[in-house]
Amino acid sequence: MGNTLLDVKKLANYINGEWVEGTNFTAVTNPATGEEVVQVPLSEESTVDEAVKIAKKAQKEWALTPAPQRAEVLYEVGNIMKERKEHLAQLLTLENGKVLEEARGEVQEGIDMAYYMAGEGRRLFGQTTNAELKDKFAMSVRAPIGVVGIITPWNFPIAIATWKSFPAIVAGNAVVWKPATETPIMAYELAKIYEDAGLPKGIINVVFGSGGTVGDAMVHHPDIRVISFTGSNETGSHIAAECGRQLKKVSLEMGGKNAVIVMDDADLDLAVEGILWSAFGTSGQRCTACSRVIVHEDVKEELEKRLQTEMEKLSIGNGLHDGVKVGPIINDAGMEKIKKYIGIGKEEGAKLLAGGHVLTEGDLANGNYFAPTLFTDATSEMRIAQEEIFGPVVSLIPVKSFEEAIEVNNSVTYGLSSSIFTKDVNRVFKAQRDLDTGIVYVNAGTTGAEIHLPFGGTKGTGNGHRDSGVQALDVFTEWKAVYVDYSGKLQRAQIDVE
Ligand code: UN1
Repeated sequence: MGNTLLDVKKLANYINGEWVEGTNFTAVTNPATGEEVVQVPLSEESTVDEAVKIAKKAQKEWALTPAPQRAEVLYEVGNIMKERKEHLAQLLTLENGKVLEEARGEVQEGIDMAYYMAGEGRRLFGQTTNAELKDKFAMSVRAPIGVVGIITPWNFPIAIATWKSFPAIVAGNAVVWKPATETPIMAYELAKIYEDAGLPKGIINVVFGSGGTVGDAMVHHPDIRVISFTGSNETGSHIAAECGRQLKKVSLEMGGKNAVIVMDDADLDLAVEGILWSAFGTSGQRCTACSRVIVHEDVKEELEKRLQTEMEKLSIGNGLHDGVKVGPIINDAGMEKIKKYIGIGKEEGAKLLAGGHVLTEGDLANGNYFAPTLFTDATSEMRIAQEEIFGPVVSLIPVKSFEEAIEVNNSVTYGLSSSIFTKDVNRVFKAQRDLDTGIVYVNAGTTGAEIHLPFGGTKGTGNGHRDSGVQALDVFTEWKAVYVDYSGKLQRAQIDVE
């Protein structure tokens, strides 16, 4: 396969609308085959400095460009993404491994985001209110912040970049972006799309490299006023601590330990479909992936049986091949982590019903493939039921009641997504109220958030901010209170009130 889909062998940073060559490189490999796809630069701190300097200058004029005009660029970005959808999806599968159908879905998520955020160019609503004093006007407006830093993960390399860069840009900011080194091609392609759409030079700048060098340089840079990060809990806490010291605004999205609850009255066929899709789609490598099934004891055996039967039918392999439903794991570190948790689950006494091993038959030996895995008789205290595994591993936890199901769901330190399968309308409304997660699904799995709703979660998942939805604008704007006194005299608030 190689990189026939790609027009370069080595990627370059994108600064001030120019492709700036790097000096040190690392290889990006296709997780499905182990073949090298492209070389990506490992940049130095000085490249971040250069990008920030350019962005700072460019942002001043961009902020003065009327928002509806800024939005025109995003409409064009959406149009170009639509034209290139198939090409982008194939490249995405090549670098990330997700199956082509899901890659197409991810590109679509970016297209949706482009048109949605372009619409914000004609809204970006502020608020007017009444002043305390006569002949005085009061309003709150959104103001751009300046240069913003975005740090994006490998598991949704284009969608998450659109969730962050589109609202930042429509709101009048300039962006310095560090994409994950595992998946730089989507960043290269998106930078080209921005350029072809007519985004002025310097508004988006891509700096490839490691978190330890490029990421840290961004976090430390005094002219980067916001950091928006999606990735691991460990990196997120490090970023939060650094930003805290500098009083820098930071938005974090850091994964989950998402559960599907299956009640005794659930449509079991539907529940099985929902579990399979959200646990094994993307090989479980989504922040929203289902990795726990909290099942009512009366339907536990039946659910186990049906899950096992359906799991046997999942076809695993290269995501570019027809009919494949489960692709590879991103890299060796990902594989090691999954293997470690299989060992932990067994030691903890959970019962392994399916999978639990690496797949090496035939062509699979060249890539990173892990068999979809099902544990049962897990308890909420076990590490496999508490910690994020980021792979195709799901643990069944039996419960006796609806109340216990809610309690078990909420017993983890994460709070991204949850789901319940039930036909009881009272349980539906109680569940949406009591499930302590940022996203709740009823009669659907835990994945599949839509871009016009807020994306993020409670507790260890984040720090109160949201990606996508209109709420994303709160990350990339400051609220400014504006008072206009047209009385012609000095009116003192709180004092000259009759
Ligand atoms: C992620 O895994 O970080 O809701 C993003 C979903 C997708 C986005 C996942 N729309 O599963």
